Amino acid sequence: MKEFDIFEAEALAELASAADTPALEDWKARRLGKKGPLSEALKRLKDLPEAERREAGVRANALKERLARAFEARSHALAERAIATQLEGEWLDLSAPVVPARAGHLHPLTVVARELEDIFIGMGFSILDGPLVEDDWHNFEALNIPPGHPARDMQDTFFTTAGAVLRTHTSSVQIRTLEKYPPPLRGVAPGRVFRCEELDASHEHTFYQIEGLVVDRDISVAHMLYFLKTMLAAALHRDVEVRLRHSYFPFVEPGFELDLRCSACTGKGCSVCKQSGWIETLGCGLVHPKVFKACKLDADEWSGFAFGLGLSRLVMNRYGIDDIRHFMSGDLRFVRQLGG
Ligand code: FA5
Repeated sequence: MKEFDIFEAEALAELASAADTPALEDWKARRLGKKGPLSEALKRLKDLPEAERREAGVRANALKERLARAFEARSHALAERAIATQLEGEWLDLSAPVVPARAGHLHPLTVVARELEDIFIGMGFSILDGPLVEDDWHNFEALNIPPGHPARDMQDTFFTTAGAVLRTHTSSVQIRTLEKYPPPLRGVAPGRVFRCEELDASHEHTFYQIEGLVVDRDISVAHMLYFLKTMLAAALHRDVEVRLRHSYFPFVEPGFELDLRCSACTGKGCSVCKQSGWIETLGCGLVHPKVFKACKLDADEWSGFAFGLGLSRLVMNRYGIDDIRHFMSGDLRFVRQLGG
């Protein structure tokens, strides 16, 4: 009987210090399990004399029941505590200040390029493409700029060691298009171009152009002007002030340069427009007969216009950006300012 008392005291003390489910299960197996001392004691009751057996049996069963109840109570208490701890951890402070998530957005060059593509698609144009690393034929020769021609110096060129050219303008796509698709055709080719230039607020070594090409019968400068004005007004979301100057490009005749009123200074003169109030925005003209011939097309049958727009400069004009070098600077403050 005394052993029962000691066993109970020890078992209860041990139960009180069991702090988790594995400890509880272990306690149950040792104290109440079939091979535990209590079960063994119950098995041995039959060996006791009749008078003692009854009392010992009653006490042992009562003890077993008390320990089972204590086990249930302890299990319950531990489960409650686990839930309380979990709830404590999951507590949400609805009054805490919110740190807003910063959503990404398209780069302004992508935004304007896509808008321009949509404008042209709406006017029946296809979107054209060509390689950034070009051969001499597509970047120069087929565009009526043969080797040794002084016009090669108009664009300072990066050459690869293998003699290939980093395209200096998207006009190379004109040749690839005329070689591949039979006219009549209308297409625009947005893309990156490279020039080994002195850098300043409006000159980068890597910038973006959009080339346009329309070939059909009886195309005139009037058609060209209509398309260019429609495009610029739609791209800049405002009425545009432009000026057209005669200019020389070997692959068009006649050739022009179109300037936009500078939006950084509204024409007063600043570093972007080199104090002139105008931004040189695109070159254009009627496709030169020699270009048609280089692409094995009949120059008497076909006529067309082409233009090469400085997309980076157009984006500057639209957003009032004062230095083209911001585009390649990798400065996130610049990109974020123009987002949304
Ligand atoms: C050309 O690249 C001709 N291929 C354009 C052309 C196409 C003329 C079809 C006729 C017919 P130009 O070198 O002027 O031309 O460049 C065209 C435009 O690119 C310029 O008006 C200007 O807006 C932009 N541009 C030229 N150089 C730079 C530069 N370093 N940085 C940023 N933009 C430039």
